[in-house]
Amino acid sequence: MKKVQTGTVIEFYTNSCLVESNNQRIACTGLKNVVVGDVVDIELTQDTSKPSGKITKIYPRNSILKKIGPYKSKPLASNITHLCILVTSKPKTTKEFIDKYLVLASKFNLSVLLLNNKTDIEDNAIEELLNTYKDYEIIRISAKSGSNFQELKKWILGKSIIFVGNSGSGKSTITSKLIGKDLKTNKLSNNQGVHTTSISSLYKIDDVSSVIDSPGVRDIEISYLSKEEILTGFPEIFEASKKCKYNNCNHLNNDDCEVINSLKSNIIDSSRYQNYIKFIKNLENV
Ligand SMILES: Nc1nc2c(ncn2[C@@H]2O[C@H](COP(=O)(O)OP(=O)(O)OP(=O)(O)O)[C@@H](O)[C@H]2O)c(=O)[nH]1
Ligand SMILES: [Mg+2]
Ligand SMILES: [Zn+2]
Repeated sequence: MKKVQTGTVIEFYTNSCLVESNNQRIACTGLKNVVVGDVVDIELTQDTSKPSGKITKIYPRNSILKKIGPYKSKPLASNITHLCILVTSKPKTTKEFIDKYLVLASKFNLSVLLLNNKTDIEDNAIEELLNTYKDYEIIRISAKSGSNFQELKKWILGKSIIFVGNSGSGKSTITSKLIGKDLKTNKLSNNQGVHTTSISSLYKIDDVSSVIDSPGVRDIEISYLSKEEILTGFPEIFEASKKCKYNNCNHLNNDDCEVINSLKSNIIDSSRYQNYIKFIKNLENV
C-alpha cells in the first residue's frame, strides 16, 4: 500500500503545488482545484530521491477567500480566519481600497484586522483615516523599527491570517520578521533589486498560527457582487437601512430616509457612505 500523509498546501503553481507535511516540503501534483491553505492527503511517490507526491483528498474548508470575476471566481486562499489589510501612508492606502476589502471580508465571513505599518513615517492624515475605521480592530506597527511588533505577534496566536494590500506596504517584510527568515522584499523607488511578491505563500508560525503573504494589488474587483453583499459589507449602513421606511429605497434622495438621517447625524461616516453609493452604482448587474 502507498504511504498516505496529511499536509497543508503552502504554495500553488499552474500544474503543481507545494505541500508542507511532517516538517517536509513536498512537491505535489493532482487535484487541480486546490488552493493555498487547503489541508490535503498526499500519496508519497517512493521512487525518487526528492520527496514528491500526489494529492488524493482535500479536507472540507472552514473558509475560502475568492477573487470574483464576471464568469467565474478564483479561490485565493482557504482555511483563514482573518483578513489583515495593510494600511500605510507610503504607498498611500485609500479608504476606497479598505472599503472594498471590508466588503469582501464580509462576503466570505472573515474577521478583519487593519494593520497600520510604517508608523516610523510621520503622517497626520493616517490617523484621520484610521478614525473612520475605529469600530474595526486596528494595530499600529513599524516593521522597520520593530515598534509594537510584539503586539502583532501576540494577536496572531491561534489565528490563520492572510496579509493583503498595496504593493510595497510591507507584507513580506512583516512576514519575514514573524517567521525569522529573510524573504525577498520589494525595495520601493529602486529599479534594481525589486522583489515584489508574485505568488501567495503560507508560513506556519506554530501549530495553531499561520500567515499567508500575498502579492500586492493596485485595486480589487467587487463589481460582480450583489447589492445585498455590498450593503452587508457596510454594517452601519446596513443597520440604518433596516430601519428605513421605504421599500427598495436607494438611500440617495428619499425624504426622511433612515440612511440619509444617520449620515446627517454622523452615525454613518460620509466617506463610507460615498463609497457605498459608488460601489452600488458600479455594480455590473444594476
Ligand atoms: N519606513 C518603513 N519602511 C518599511 C516598513 N516595512 C517595510 N518597509 C519597506 O517597504 C518596502 C516594501 O516592503 P515589502 O515587504 O516588499 O512590501 P510588500 O507589501 O511585500 O510588497 P509586494 O510584494 O510588492 O506586494 C521595502 O523597502 C521595505 O523595507 C516600515 O515599517 N517602515
Ligand atoms: Mg511582498
Ligand atoms: Zn433609505
